[in-house]
Amino acid sequence: SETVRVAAVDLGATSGRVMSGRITRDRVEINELHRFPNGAVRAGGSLFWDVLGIYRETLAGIREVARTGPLHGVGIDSWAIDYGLVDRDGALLGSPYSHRDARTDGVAEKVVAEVGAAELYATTGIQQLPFNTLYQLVAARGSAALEAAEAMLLLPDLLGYWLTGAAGAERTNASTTQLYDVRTGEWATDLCRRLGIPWGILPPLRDPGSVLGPLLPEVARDLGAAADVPVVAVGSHDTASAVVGVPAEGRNFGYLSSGTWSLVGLELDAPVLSEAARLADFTNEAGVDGTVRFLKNVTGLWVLSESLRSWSERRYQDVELRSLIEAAADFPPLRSIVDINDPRLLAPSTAADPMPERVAALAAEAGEQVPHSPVAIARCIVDSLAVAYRRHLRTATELAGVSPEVLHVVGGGSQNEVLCQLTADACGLPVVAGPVEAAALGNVLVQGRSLGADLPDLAAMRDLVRRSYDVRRYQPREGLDWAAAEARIR
Ligand code: ADP
Ligand code: LRH
Repeated sequence: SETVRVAAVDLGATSGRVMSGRITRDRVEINELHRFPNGAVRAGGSLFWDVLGIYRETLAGIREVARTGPLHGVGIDSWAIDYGLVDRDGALLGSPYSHRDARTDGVAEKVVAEVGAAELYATTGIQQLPFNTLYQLVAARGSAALEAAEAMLLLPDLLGYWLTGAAGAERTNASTTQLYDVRTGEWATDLCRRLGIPWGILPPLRDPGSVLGPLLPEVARDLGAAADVPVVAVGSHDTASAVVGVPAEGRNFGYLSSGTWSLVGLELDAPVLSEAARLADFTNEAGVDGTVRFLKNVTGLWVLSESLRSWSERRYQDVELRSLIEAAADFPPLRSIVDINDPRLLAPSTAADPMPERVAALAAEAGEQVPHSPVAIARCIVDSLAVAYRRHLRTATELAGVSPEVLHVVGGGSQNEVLCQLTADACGLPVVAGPVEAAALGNVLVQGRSLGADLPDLAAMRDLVRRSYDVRRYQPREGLDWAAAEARIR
């Protein structure tokens, strides 16, 4: 059958990338044509995303895809939860806040006191991250921007709006907001009413795979693209697209989407809304094709990348990711274990409150050996991540009543060989690492299906990934007492 060639925009918290993606009868392949750094900007005491800069780079990337061959579609996925507000003229009301901004401090506790944790979970099935969109909107109550807002658009939907003029909310990403009713698949308007959130700003929901519309004529001209190129709503939550792109055989697998955040969990057919799941604080996010992503957020390689940023700002000339990882591999294991999900690790590193010192302080507080050197800190981070994956994957399997036989690791962190091996060891499962750009692949595959490729279900998509990409396998090793290591964190 004919080749489909699309632009896949995958926006991560630390970098954005634009790929050309090609689907033929027996292969899917992506080619990275544009990559740019991303990060929140502190201005006027708050933490924002430079969304216009992100849009400019997105356009530059799509233009490059259009310049180098046919362009049949465009799809955008990004990190979840964050949004822009637009007014009745369609104008953006200020820069979108980063979920790491401090304005939501203490808000979740107030909402829980008002609504009750059990009811919140029964409706939304979402874990209590302090910065969920729900809490961001509660923090914004009474603000001029919220009062003037006509629509709340999650970031991929905002960029899609600029490309096509069509406003909406793609379902996989909408489900992460804690404003979405996981039982009915509609916005949780009653919850919004009770909390004084203007629910009229929640735009119509759209399914992954649906078409937003063609590029606006002036956008198409600017991109050097044909006027009728459709923008496709993919799994616009990057994690949803990453799970599509996992090269799994069958359904009996766990996944770890390892980037700035680590998302560890299972793909299920229905949400798990039990009291035990709520107490374990597991999330039920909507996946592509009606699946449920039952998972846990782990603070992830953010802790390492912010430590690196801190060291480089303080001019430790010798600290570079690759060599640090290699040195950490030879460093004595399991010396210091910290609770990597401690909320004190969420905010960006600053000169006054540097990330490495926060890690050391957590170790001291827990009575662990205190890591000082960059290599000791890095080892503490990878050991602590592996312990967290072990705990949460086991909890997920207990809560869902399944037992995966393999753990698929995708995302930038799948290139971290030490961490992949420790993950296999800690979880006692074979790890299959790669592809690195699973989110972009998932994006391409869902677009491809909408544009006519013969990909009836997720199994067919994953089959294509498996046939097109090499993976690396890690067998679990014996020798370290991971159960004892896990018992050292609360
Ligand atoms: P995001 O999409 O959230 O921006 P990525 O999936 O790009 O994140 O993953 C970024 C992380 O991947 C980095 O913080 C780093 O720890 C890890 N990483 C990237 N490249 C490599 C590499 N070559 N070796 C080991 N780890 C890597
Ligand atoms: C990963 C991710 C994750 C969300 C977080 C805000 O990039 O989308 O799934 O919880 O960003």
